[in-house]
Amino acid sequence: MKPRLFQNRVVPGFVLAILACVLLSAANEVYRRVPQPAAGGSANQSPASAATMPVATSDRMAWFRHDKFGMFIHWGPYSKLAGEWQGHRIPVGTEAEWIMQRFNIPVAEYRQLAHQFNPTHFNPQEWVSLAQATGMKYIVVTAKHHDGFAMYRSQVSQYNIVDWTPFGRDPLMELSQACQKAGIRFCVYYSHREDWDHPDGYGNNWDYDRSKKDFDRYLEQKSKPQLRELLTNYGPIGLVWFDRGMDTPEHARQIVDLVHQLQPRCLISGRVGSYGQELMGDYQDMGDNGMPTGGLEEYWETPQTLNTTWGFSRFDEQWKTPGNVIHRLVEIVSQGGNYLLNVGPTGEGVIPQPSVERLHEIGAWLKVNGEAIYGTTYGPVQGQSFGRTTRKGNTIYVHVFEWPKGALELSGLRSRTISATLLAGGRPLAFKQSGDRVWLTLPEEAPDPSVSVIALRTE
Ligand code: H79
Repeated sequence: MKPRLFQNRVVPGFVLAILACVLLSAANEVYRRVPQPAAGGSANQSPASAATMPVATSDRMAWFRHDKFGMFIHWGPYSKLAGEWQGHRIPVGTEAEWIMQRFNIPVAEYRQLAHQFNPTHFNPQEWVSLAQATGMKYIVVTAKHHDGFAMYRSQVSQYNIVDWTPFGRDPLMELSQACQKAGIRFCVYYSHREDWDHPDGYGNNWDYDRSKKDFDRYLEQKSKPQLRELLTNYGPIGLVWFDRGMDTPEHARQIVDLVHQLQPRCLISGRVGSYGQELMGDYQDMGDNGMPTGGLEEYWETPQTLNTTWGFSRFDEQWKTPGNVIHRLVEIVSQGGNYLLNVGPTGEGVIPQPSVERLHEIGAWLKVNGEAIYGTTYGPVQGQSFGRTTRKGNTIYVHVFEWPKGALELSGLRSRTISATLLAGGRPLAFKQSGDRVWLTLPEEAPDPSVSVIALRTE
């Protein structure tokens, strides 16, 4: 049996506040699991015991747990529209990849627009190198978003980038090969329930009569056969990122079984479908842009945007700062989660320059501080105001957000400290310990303007 989700939770108040906003703003999302109230979580938790995880699962999850940081890529015909159709604009702060639904663009017309999708500047090596320079270890690219357009060569439907556009190339094939070369795990996003192009898929009730829909037909004619193609023709797939859940547990189970049958080691995102406490995927997804809600001992991931849209919009300039993204990364990893950070390439196939600049800065931080992120588990000391902690073996990493004057006091340590070192510059720090408290003597200035990390070797 799968472990129940989020039994041991530590939910600081501000996280609950953020969560409440997220829930209010997207109450219609079918995949959302309503969290249980915090049930007396303690501030210090023991590390997850491997014995509590089924062996097969923890083995398949090993890379996911280690890698922490992935690149999400939202790319499709909507990228060419860039947030505008016939003078109607997607408001900044909402999803540009939803443009077809937002303005009820007729299928026939959206199909014409898709005919013109021709991303001639697409360079798979460049994208993969960018992911690598950022310190991202896996890439999840939209194989089919809700608009129904396949971004790869599909025999199932002509409505795919190879057969439908002048571009004629298969970007997923090229990306999968570039990933393999670079040692980045290749993963796909597939919208398995929603399809605004297929008469029987979910979501399009402006062109198609909802009462005439035969959802089984969509599953059998498109969703499952396309998944079969993706899991057969593109080498090993790290995970399939499903979205928006499924109508019944039986249908979700069929999708899970299909993936396992074709690639037993392939992971499945939580949004394949979740029913009550039972999660059918391998890990839990927070809501879009959702921060953690506890669950230190569970596998979880949060997908997030770098501005406020997933698909490219030429109007959205609300970029997060690199410092903010680094804070988020630490926040997430210190609670045992993964961070899937999105880029939205343009209709020409170019990752926007503001994204590239930010990703490089994040990568520079990880070059110095990566050992405090990759392969770590959630921090042994939760709920500290100065920052966060992570752990690897006997090393505790203290990620300092607010650099205090002179000294830092850390409480809740369970073992004796042997040494303390700043990761930036490798300088040793003087310290004192008494019981579970440690006082670290700090230099005047934080070595890193965003997050400075101190490695504590303990017994
Ligand atoms: O792929 C990205 C989103 O398109 C997808 N998940 C991430 C990873 C997603 N699927 N569903 N949702 C997000 C919920 C979407 C809700 C909204 Fe809207 C879309 C809010 C604004 C646009 C629907 C249309 C509700 C209001 C208008």
